[in-house]
Amino acid sequence: MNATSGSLPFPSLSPEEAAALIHNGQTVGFSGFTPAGAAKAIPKAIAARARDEHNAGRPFQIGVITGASTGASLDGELAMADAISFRTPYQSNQILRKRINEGKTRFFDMHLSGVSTAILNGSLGKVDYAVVEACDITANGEIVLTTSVGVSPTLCRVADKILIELNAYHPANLRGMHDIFEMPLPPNRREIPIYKAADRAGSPVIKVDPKKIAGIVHTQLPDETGEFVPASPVTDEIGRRVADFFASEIRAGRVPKEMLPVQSGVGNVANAVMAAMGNHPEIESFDMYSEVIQDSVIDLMDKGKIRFASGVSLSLAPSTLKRVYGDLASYRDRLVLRPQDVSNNCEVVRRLGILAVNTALEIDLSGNVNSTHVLGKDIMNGIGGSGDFTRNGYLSVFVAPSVAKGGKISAIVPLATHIDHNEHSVQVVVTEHGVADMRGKTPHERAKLIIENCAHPDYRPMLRHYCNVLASDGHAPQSLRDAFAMHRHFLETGDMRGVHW
Ligand code: 0RQ
Repeated sequence: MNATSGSLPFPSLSPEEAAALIHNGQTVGFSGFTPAGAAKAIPKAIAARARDEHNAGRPFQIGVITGASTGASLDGELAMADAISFRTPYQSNQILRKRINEGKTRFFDMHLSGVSTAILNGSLGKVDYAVVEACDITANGEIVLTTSVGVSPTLCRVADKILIELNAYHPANLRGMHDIFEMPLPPNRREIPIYKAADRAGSPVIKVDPKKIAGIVHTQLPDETGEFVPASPVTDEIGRRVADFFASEIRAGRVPKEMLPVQSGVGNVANAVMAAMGNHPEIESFDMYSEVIQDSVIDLMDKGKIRFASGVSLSLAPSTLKRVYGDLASYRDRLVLRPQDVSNNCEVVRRLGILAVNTALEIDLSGNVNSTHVLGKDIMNGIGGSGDFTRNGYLSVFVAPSVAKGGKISAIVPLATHIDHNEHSVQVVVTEHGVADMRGKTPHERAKLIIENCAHPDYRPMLRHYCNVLASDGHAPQSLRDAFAMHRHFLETGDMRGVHW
């Protein structure tokens, strides 16, 4: 018996009734990895409840754990209502980001591959409720997720109680799209039997004790993903250079002609990189072994360029998701959604030999990358899975436009103000101006490559001066006195250009 064919032995609740079960100080784990598959109705009702409680002079905040970022109804509503006591592991909501940077909401950033283990071993504290979006559920406790997996299997395993948002927007025959492979804690952990992107190691459903299901909220709500933003000349150029670089690796025999699986980050640069790889005549076809499956992946599948895509979420514009649902039987054979501790697992990433492409905010002359903190201080989104793939990838590439804020900020700086990915993991840097392949290069050689190939021409003279005059001695280009002069100049004048060393 499933949700579409008959009544279920679980209470049917309104969002408000579900929210009323959750108490101040509890920790709630929500489904969601990007807005895809994120809980919507219940977090919105929890936010309304928090506002009511605050208006009545009572405290109301919950700890919030998710797979990664979520949608406006979750992070946005809860942040606006001041209903979050702590949040982990990754967010991209403007309101929440502001509160975090103002010191009003506690946030700690984690590698996405490590979240399930931290939940399981209890280091994030007790999880009281799991709130999970599903497209189907059976009376014996089989949950079919919607457009993402994230950490939902682990949340369902450890939470005292589970609330389901049964979302009729998604077809129940999504069953078969997910591969739920759960890992116990060490020392009982074994190898993950995934040898190619298309391998399946687990179950199509999350199996839970039906007694843990506290109720079902029926919804019919689309994912709160935006429509696709068209590529710009800068992102197109970055994409073209990344694709050319991989083609040159194939020519050199370092990457096989049938290609290695590709991981690509989120956002417009990532979309442009995928599109350029799809158009490259020397790259015949390839698999994706990634986290976020964006629109460009579906476009390339339709063209036969992408053979198979493994990810954690289908983060598609509503029109693209409709296309997938229109021919689900065919796409289900070419797509799989996994828990993030499997998709991002170092064992699998190393075994498959992933070509990892992620985005930087700033890159320093040694090749260290900052993906998360503006001026070393304010969080943008979080490290996400970029560290998992960068550290273990067969080839680790970072992309960024050479400048931000109309040229006032250089992405290439003497020393990054925060380091997420260090010089030992970052192999290749690509901007719209060129490629710095740093493999086999000393720190000073790397610095020269990054300046001459990747920095914006406006910034090359000052970076050369730093490198050749101020930081020319020692093994690495480092001058403690001058390393942050460009950043200090930006803070003083609003522009990094014209720095006086
Ligand atoms: O801000 O729009 O206000 O101008 O940062 O920059 O160039 O639009 O790039 O959207 O691809 O995001 C690193 C944040 C890039 C993202 C980051 C400003 C810039 C703009 C965004 P405005 P762009 P994107 C797997 C992979 C970490 C996680 C990750 C990210 C805004 O890619 O979060 O890789 N990555 N996950 O103007 C100040 C600088 C700046 C700067 C750019 N140096 N200083 N502001 N900006 N450089 C997916 C998951 O893990 C889920």
